[in-house]
Amino acid sequence: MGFCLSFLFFLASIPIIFAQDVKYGTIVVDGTMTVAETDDNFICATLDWWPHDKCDYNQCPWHNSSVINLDLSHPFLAKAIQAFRHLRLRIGGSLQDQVLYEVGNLKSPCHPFRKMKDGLFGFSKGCLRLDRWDELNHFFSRTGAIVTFSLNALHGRHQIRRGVWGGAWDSSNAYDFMNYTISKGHKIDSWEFGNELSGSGVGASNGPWASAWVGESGGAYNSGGRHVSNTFINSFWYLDQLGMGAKYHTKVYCRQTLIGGNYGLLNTTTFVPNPDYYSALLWHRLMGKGVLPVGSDASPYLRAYAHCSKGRAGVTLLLINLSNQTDFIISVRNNLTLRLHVEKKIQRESSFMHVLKRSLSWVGNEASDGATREEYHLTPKDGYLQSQTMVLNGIPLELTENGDIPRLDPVHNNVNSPIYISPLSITFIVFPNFDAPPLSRGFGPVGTRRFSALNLDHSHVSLPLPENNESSCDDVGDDSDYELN
Ligand SMILES: *[C@@H]1O[C@H](CO)[C@@H](O)[C@H](O)[C@H]1NC(C)=O
Ligand SMILES: *[C@@H]1O[C@H](CO)[C@@H](O)[C@H](O)[C@H]1NC(C)=O
Ligand SMILES: *[C@@H]1O[C@H](CO)[C@@H](O)[C@H](O)[C@H]1NC(C)=O
Ligand SMILES: *[C@@H]1O[C@H](CO)[C@@H](O)[C@H](O)[C@H]1NC(C)=O
Ligand SMILES: *[C@@H]1O[C@H](CO)[C@@H](O)[C@H](O)[C@H]1NC(C)=O
Ligand SMILES: *[C@@H]1O[C@H](CO)[C@@H](O)[C@H](O)[C@H]1NC(C)=O
Ligand SMILES: CC(=O)N[C@H]1CO[C@H](CO)[C@@H](O)[C@@H]1O
Repeated sequence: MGFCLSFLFFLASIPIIFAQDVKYGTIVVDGTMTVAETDDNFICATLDWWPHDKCDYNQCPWHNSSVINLDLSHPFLAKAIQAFRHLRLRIGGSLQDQVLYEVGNLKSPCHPFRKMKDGLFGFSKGCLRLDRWDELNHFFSRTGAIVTFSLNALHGRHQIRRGVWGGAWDSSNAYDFMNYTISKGHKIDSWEFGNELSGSGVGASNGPWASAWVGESGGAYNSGGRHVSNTFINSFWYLDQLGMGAKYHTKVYCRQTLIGGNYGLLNTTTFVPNPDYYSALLWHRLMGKGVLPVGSDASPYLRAYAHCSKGRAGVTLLLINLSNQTDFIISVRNNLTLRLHVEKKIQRESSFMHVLKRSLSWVGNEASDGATREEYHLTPKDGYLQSQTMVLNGIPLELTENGDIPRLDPVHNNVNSPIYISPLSITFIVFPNFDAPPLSRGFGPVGTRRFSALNLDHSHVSLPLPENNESSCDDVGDDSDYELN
């Protein structure tokens, strides 16, 4: 044991050898006001209509992931949705305007989509059978999904030329379909008319949809980029989009797709969660709806977003995209604001050293003197950015033997200790109580070791401590019984 400890201390001191070029920056979060508010369920994912023979660039990445043939009995699928307690699902996509529903006096037979050379998007009209629709609704109800359904808005209209449609919309099929749905007691949260093709002309009228909403965003057109959209590196983009979207008044952000294409949150064939799935889940569990202003002169490579915490008092920070060669060491101050103090440039170490140092920095440190914060550090497996496995606090996120979503446990650190963040990683930090009493100058044991190892001047780290003030995050809303894990 003694040997172990001194070995760890030895490792901790190694970065000194590489240290160079210290520079400081500050991130300030103002807890006294919100700049925007999202819907309670900001995270959303889509189910699409693309059939298995939708192909781009010589690959056909949809398999059986369409609304019509997705395997709803797959245990991973239900568990992945249930982990959110309530996940918003949007059913739609390019083909939605060509969908007919097997209700009322539908005059044509109910066939699924077929390839058709001169069809819109290369496919014929397709039909949703009512028994399938019932089955889908039982699935939604069983998994707690909150569903938005995009109705066909071109039925009865004809194409005059590319992208321009004439004639009146025949709404009878959509109408009968809604009536059927309601009469069966199926709970659809909202109906949407028309996708990007028919524009916003028909328009949604209420719910979060009346306001800004990113309907379909997968990160790459035409089914997503293989080796990118389904790997860790995509989470830099995805979480940054979520952060930006929330800040600029987006109420709900729908990720194309939950499953299907190369950009699914779940792998289309194995149903195993991709890294972005865990990014979405952590956001959903941690980030509340109040968006707080963040000021940063830390580094252009450090993107910072702050929200009120979800279902509890306090503030949660999302920090992403550190440069590929800077280690950030951050300390926290609170004016009712946090001051995150940065940084220390460290020459790139060998990947072996890197892994050791990462595991080391995540050794949890239960504070003996008061409040702790929660930290969720996300990195790719083996440091490989295109890994399909995300690592949380040093532990690869893999389904349990029963196919359950693994626990997403934070490490706890004393709120007074500095935060260590590795290059090219993503971190959620939950400050349990934004109105924490003025912070003392000392650091916790881990922090002390790090800071002395890196030889930082403490006088630059501790800032004057302004008065406490009211936090705009005190109201934790209806979600106060929200449980993690
Ligand atoms: C889709 O599912 C059917 C059975 O329902 C199966 O025969 C077929 O091979 C599957 N296709 C793909 C592309 O997975
Ligand atoms: C709505 O559906 C119910 C049950 O299927 C049916 O009895 C009723 O006539 C329908 N209403 C309209 C206006 O179509
Ligand atoms: C699904 O997972 C398998 C096995 O890891 C992988 O080969 C495949 O590329 C993945 N598919 C997608 C669309 O991510
Ligand atoms: C992340 O940093 C790289 C350079 O290291 C930059 O090209 C990229 O735009 C940054 N991405 C985000 C989301 O900030
Ligand atoms: C960091 O990124 C820059 C620009 O993307 C690249 O030129 C450089 O080689 C990278 N450095 C390391 C150590 O990976
Ligand atoms: C909080 O700060 C504002 C502006 O600085 C001030 O007007 C207000 O009185 C303060 N509230 C409390 C409770 O100190
Ligand atoms: C109460 C208080 O001092 N609030 C300040 C905290 O910091 C932000 C950003 O610098 C200021 O805008 C607030 O006025």
